[in-house]
Formats: sequence, C-alpha cells, structure tokens
Amino acid sequence: MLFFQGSGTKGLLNAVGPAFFRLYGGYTTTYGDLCWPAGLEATRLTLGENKHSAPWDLAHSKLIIFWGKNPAETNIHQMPFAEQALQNGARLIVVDPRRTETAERAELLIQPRPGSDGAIALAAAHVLFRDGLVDDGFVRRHLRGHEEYRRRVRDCTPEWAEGISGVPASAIERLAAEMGTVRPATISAGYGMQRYTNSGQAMRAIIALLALTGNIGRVGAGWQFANLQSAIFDEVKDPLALYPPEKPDGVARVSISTARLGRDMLKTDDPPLKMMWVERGNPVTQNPETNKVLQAIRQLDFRVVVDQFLTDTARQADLILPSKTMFEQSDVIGAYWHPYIQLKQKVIDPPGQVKPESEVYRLLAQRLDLPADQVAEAIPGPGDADVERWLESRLAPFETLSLARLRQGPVLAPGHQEVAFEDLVFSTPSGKIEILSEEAAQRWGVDPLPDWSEAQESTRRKSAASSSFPLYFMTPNTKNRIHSQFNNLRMIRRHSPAPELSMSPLDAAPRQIRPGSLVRVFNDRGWLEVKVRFEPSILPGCVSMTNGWWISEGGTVNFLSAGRETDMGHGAAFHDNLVEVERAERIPPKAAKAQGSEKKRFTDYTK
Ligand SMILES: Nc1nc2c(c(=O)[nH]1)N[C@H]1C(S)=C(S)[C@@H](COP(=O)(O)OP(=O)(O)OC[C@H]3O[C@@H](n4cnc5c(=O)[nH]c(N)nc54)[C@H](O)[C@@H]3O)O[C@H]1N2
Ligand SMILES: Nc1nc2c(c(=O)[nH]1)N[C@H]1C(S)=C(S)[C@@H](COP(=O)(O)OP(=O)(O)OC[C@H]3O[C@@H](n4cnc5c(=O)[nH]c(N)nc54)[C@H](O)[C@@H]3O)O[C@H]1N2
Ligand SMILES: [Mo]
Repeated sequence: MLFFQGSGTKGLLNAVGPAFFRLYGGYTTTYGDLCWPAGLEATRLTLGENKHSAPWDLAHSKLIIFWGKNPAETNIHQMPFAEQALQNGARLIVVDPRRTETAERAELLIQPRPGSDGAIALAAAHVLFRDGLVDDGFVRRHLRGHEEYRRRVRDCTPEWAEGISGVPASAIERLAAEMGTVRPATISAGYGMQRYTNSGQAMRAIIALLALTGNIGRVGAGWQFANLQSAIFDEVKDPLALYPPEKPDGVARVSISTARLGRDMLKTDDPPLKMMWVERGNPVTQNPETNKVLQAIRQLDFRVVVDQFLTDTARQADLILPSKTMFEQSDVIGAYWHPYIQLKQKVIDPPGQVKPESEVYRLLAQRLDLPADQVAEAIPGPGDADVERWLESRLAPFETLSLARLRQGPVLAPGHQEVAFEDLVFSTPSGKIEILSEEAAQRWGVDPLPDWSEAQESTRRKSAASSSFPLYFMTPNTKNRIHSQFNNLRMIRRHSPAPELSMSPLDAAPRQIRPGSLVRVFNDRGWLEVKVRFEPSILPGCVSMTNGWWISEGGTVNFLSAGRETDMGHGAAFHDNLVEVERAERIPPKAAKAQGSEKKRFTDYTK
C-alpha cells in the first residue's frame, strides 16, 4: 500500500493519516518533496537551519534581490514590504529568464540561461574578492572556508560566467558592485530556480554572497528562502528527518522517491505495490513524468483518492472519497514565510456525506479492529469538540499556545527571532557559516565548496537530447491558481481559459510559428498541443507554460518533465527539461469541436 500525500492543505491534522497507516501495519511512503528540498538543504548546510527574518524586515533593506522568485504572483503579501523599501530608496534587482511582473519594478533584470545561476554567483564572488568588497571582519569571525573559496573563484571571471549564462559580464559586475557597496542587502530566493540537477550547489553559491558581504544577522539583511520558525510541531526543520528509509518506529516501511514517483512505483517489488491511497495531492499532473505516473497508477489493483474534486488523479481511482474543504474542519497551521501560528476555524459543516479525513480514518480503524486505545490516542473523535481536544493536546507542550489564545488572533511561534541569526549562532558542525562543508560532500557527493557544473539537460552539452530538443521548458506558477487548483472556478477560467505556451518571436520565426497558432511541444518523454503566445521579453531559447493545468483542461506540463532528483535534498528537477516546438499542422476535428464547448473540455481524456 502506497500512502501518498500532496501539499493541498496543511495543518496539524495532516498527521492523522500517517498515524492511521502505522497502526494499520505499515505502508510504503515517499521521501523527498516536489517543492523546495535543494534550497532547504543548501541553507541548512550553510547556515545550520532554515529560518529567515520576519517578513516586515524587508522594508529596512537597501538592496533587494529577487533571485529566481516571482513574488508579484506567488507571494503577493511580500510586495508591500518591497514597496516600502523602494520608497525609502532601496534598489531592486531581479534574476529570472522571464521578465516577470516582479521585474517591472527592478532597476536591473538579469536573464540567465536556465540552470546557470551558480556560475553568476561564483563570478560575483570573484568580483567581491578582486575589488576588496568583502567584509573582512565579519568573514574572519563567522565564516568557514573563505580562503578556499577565494582560490576557487579566482578564475571565475564575469567573462567566464557570461560564456556560460549568456548574461553580459557588465551586468554581473554591476550585481557584484551593488552587493559589495549597498547595505543592508536581502536576497529573497525562489523555488523555481532550485529545481535543476545543479541547483543545491547554486543556492550555496548565492548564500555565500551574503556571507562575504556581512549581510547575515542584521536588520534589513539576509537570506530569505524558507522561514520554518513556525514549524514547531514536526520534524520538517531537519530536512533529513523527512527521508525515513529506516524504520524509526519499528514499523515495516518502504520509501520511494517523490521525484521519481512513477519509475519507483513500477520498480518496487519487495513487496510489489498493489494499492495506493492519495490525499491532498494531484500527482498525475504535479509529479514529474506524467506518463510513467499514469502507467504506475494504472497497474495497481486498487486506488483510493481523497479529494474535493474530480481531478486527473481522482479519475484514475476505483474509489473516490469526497474530502472536506479547509472551511469545514478546524486546524492549527504554521507557515513557511511568516512566523505565526494560527487557528483556522471551521466555518461550515461539510456537505452531504462528506467526511473530514480524520473521520474517514476513525471509521476505517473501527472496521479494521485496530487497537482502540491507540486509535483514540492518534485520531480525534467524531465531533468538533473532539477535534478541538485533539488540537489542544498538540498545543499543550507550548506555554504560549492554546486554542483560547489562538482564537484571539495569530501568535508568534515560540522562540521566534525577528532578525534571523541576530545572535550569530549557526548550528553547523563548525558553528560558523559554512562555505566549505564536508557534510555536503559526504551526504550528497558534491564538492565541499560551491561550484558550478552543467545541469543534466543543457543546450551546452553535446548530447542527442540537446540537438533534438534545443529549448528550455519552464513551468512557473501563476497568480491565477495554486498549482492544480481553482481552474474549475468560472471566474478564473474567464481570465485564463486554456493553457498557452509563451515563446520568443525569435524562436518562433525559424519554426514558421505564428502568434495564436496551435503548436506541439515535445521531447522523448511526451508531448502537448497548446496555443502559442508571443512574449518578446522571455529569454530566447526558453519557452514557458504555467504548471497546474489538468490533462482534461488541455494538458499537464509534466508529460515533458523527467523523474529525476536535484543534486541535494531529494527534490524534483522539473526544470531540467529540454523540448522542441513545432507547428501542429492539423487540428484533429474532435479537439477542434471540444475547444468551443467548456463542457467538452472537461470530458474524459482517458478514451
Ligand atoms: N512542472 C512543474 N511541476 C510542479 C511544479 C513546477 O513548478 N513545475 N511545482 C511543484 C510544487 S512547488 C508543488 S508544491 C506541487 C503541488 O502539487 P500538489 O501537492 O499535488 O498540490 P495541488 O496541485 O495544489 O493539489 C492539491 C489537491 O489537494 C486537494 N485538497 C485541497 N484541500 C484538501 C483537503 O483538505 N483534503 C484533501 N483530501 N484534499 C484537499 C485539492 O482539491 C487538489 O486536488 O507541484 C509541483 N509540480
Ligand atoms: N498564486 C500562487 N502563489 C503560489 C503558488 C501558486 O501555485 N500560485 N504556489 C506556492 C508554492 S507551493 C511555491 S513552491 C511558491 C513558488 O514561488 P516562486 O519560486 O516565486 O515561483 P516559481 O514560478 O516556481 O519560480 C519563480 C521564478 O523562477 C524562474 N526560474 C526558472 N528557472 C530559473 C533559473 O534557472 N534561474 C533563475 N534565476 N530563475 C529561474 C521562473 O521563470 C519563475 O519566474 O509559490 C507559492 N505561491
Ligand atoms: Mo511548492
């Protein structure tokens, strides 16, 4: 039995599922994560833990770099703080192959070839050393490995990085000069750019820029990737605790890679998988290599999907259990950006026969005759008061937390640091910021210093793939939805009725592709047919389509991505993904008809 949970809704009650399956007698689980592990691990190795300053601290920054992050769409609540800083005279740099809405306010937009950020960061460090812009006092006291790093980047000139990234050496000089002279500086890094096979190392090189310039532990300064200060209830703070191939609780458990879900499911034979339980996720559209995922799901004997909607994954199920929505059961939630613990209060009963997951598990446990005392400990009873009692017991270890207190409003997580690392205490093996990390080398087989190597799928590699598929396929997020959710809302569909491929006119011309025409995006893993939209500002050589579209809505981007892991953290290297685009000569008559009618677009694609 594979128990698979996605990121749909988070809260303390999510722990009930795994608790049930442990009592049930063991299960196959997944390790790694689709979202952020390369960056989490790079941060942990360098700074000791994943935390950052309070969101509002950004307003004190004089230099903000949004590096591979598009908060104007994906973290809109961050933008007012950036705006405040700008009004106080701060400067804004954006590093992104696309000219995003975030870049509208930037004085400098750096558009790297995808997967080349590490080279840019090494070259910026070269300039900092070369021009004496390193904060020597800070470096001597708090860094480990700066001398080794100085030697490492000696030949990494801006011209060298230009050859790799396509970014003009002058722009890299300017990035480094601003980092070396404008203080305090914050780098807010996104998740999109750490989904390559070389990106853990790139993230380490970017953090090093802040460390070399003394921009850690100070007001308005620092590294913003993930603020796990509110993650006080579980193990998420230690990324390694998320990968449980062992048997920590003595229960037989097999663990397979989330990034390689389809491939690993097909390979699992001790014991072979017979059944799958999916909850809060839509792996058919969101996990890499959709064709493999579909194949693996279809060969099972039995599939259960717990979801609010008839998603592509639910369409594969033998049994669909309609789930509650976040409004239909109280829960306690943290965050990964702000530092608050909050009560999410139930506002309405679930409709019809819908049961919250906790209730599904409780009834199942009864039916299966699982030990009643252990079930009562792990799973709340049926009523709202039972759920509240269960939540209260989870809050009990924390002096400042109780439901009564949370009912009055959000509470800062216990131990929260407003300016992260203000005490300059780093829980790394050396107690310093580790630019040189033996742990990185031991655990992940990478160079102990940040370095740069070509991502696996790269147009600069001489390989069959790079000659047949010369375009980078980027699959960012959009303000119009959360991943695969919300396109069933008519008001959202009105804004974005169907998937589109953004393409530079410079790439379209040699392929005789006209704006608005239907094109086929393909590689040796799969293909899609979508309309093309000209985007003059996207870096030529890159095409882009937002992720989250269902197959039944016009095609998921993950037909094209590969099931493979990032260099560290067991993340998913979605963006290591080369494709070719061609005119789709004929529209099959059926598809043409379906385009006119909303109803038909949502009909069964499996036929
Ligand atoms: N190519 C490509 N693929 C990507 C990404 C990318 O950038 N490019 N991004 C990746 C990232 S960062 C992420 S986080 C993942 C997200 O992928 P998933 O983790 O699969 O999350 P969602 O697509 O948001 O789907 C969540 C599902 O949970 C359901 N749901 C919501 N609330 C509840 C609930 O209370 N109970 C139950 N049972 N179900 C509920 C929703 O209806 C929805 O079907 O996608 C990843 N996939
Ligand atoms: N509205 C909305 N908000 C969301 C979400 C959503 O689905 N919708 N999802 C939430 C989740 S789960 C996540 S993980 C976050 C993600 O938040 P972000 O990280 O901001 O979003 P992404 O679109 O994944 O990636 C950001 C940017 O990285 C760029 N990028 C891709 N490759 C490279 C590269 O090689 N180098 C550089 N420098 N940039 C590159 C992309 O062009 C993109 O603009 O957003 C969260 N917020
Ligand atoms: Mo994510």
